[in-house]
Amino acid sequence: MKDKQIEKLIQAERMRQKKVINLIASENMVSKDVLTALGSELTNKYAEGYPGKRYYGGNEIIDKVESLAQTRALKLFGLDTEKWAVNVQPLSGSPANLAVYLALVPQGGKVMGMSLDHGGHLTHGHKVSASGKFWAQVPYGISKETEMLDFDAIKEIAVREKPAIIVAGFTAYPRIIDFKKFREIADAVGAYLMVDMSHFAGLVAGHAYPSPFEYADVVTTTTHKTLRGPRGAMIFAKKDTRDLPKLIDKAVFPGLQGGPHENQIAAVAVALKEADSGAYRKYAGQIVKNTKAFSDELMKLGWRIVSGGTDTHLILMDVWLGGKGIGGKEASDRLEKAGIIVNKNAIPFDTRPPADPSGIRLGTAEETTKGKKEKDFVKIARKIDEVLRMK
Ligand code: DSN
Repeated sequence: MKDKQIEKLIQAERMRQKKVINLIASENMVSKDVLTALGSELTNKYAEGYPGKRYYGGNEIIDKVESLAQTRALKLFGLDTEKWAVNVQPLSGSPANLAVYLALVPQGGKVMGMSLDHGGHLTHGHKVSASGKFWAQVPYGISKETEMLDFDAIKEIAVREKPAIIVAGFTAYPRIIDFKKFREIADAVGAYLMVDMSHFAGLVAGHAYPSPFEYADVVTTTTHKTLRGPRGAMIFAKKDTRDLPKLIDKAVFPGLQGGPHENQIAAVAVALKEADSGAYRKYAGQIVKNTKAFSDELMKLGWRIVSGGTDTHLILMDVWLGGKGIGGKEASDRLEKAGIIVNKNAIPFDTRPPADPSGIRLGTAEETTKGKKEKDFVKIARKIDEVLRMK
């Protein structure tokens, strides 16, 4: 590069990523091909509109790129093109979720989503996000006893509040979601069911987590977490009598965004092809095996794991232990000094503030990409234990 300052910073970040043990549950490490597509000349092109219907000329090749990404996305998740369509233009997860509400929920209407402090996402209606400013959040959560989704309570809330849309999905909930139960509740109150599979999309693609497509009207996902693509997002919409794909397309462009980032879309297409392979399915299975081994060892060492375990790529670990342990901020800082990167995270019913909560969130997707197996995660658990118990 001619710009030596930026070149040096990129190199330094590359080295940092290689050196550390990265347990951020929403991160991963992409292939060289994904980086090549992302850094290509496709970034030069404006392409407002959709394949075959663009506002600017010169989009013959861009149309092929975007159509290929769509075809690969539908194929990867085993979707019949007569029944499902996909929009690959959302710049990332938050705009993807906003586009769905813009398309399907009248302003001021109710979005029923998992509350942030029980493991949901800001864009599932939290008041500090646009999703909670233009729409009204009806929060649901988990049971205090089991620390798992409480479907009786969820149904009661839905019947009382009659939301326009129910959102199933998480950023810090380590368990399998029963999509069928969500469908039954949505049907009982006439709501759309949206599944935000951002965290577990790669596990669904790799057959290591149940697919939400049998039950959802709309499925959103980012492309850079377990799916191991570039930063980006997709919205899958069911082709039914309400013509959801058309409503979603209009909400993405011109409703919310301008020109799509076609270099990013090409990189998504590359990642989707990579995920459609036996090697990737093995990877997804290994993620879940690694997380279970990791969680079991941490529990053996005396730590409390929220919900008593995990079915996914993530663990929510109580490090505060009601005052017997240490705060989440100190835990995260100490681990970073020891070369282990995690994020501090609230645990359900947390009594401590978000800036220094009782927990940390641990994910295994990136270290599994680097080739780690169960025995390696047992070692990482022991190292975490040692660092957190240091006086
Ligand atoms: N920042 C992502 C996560 O860590 O889960 C969600 O947006």
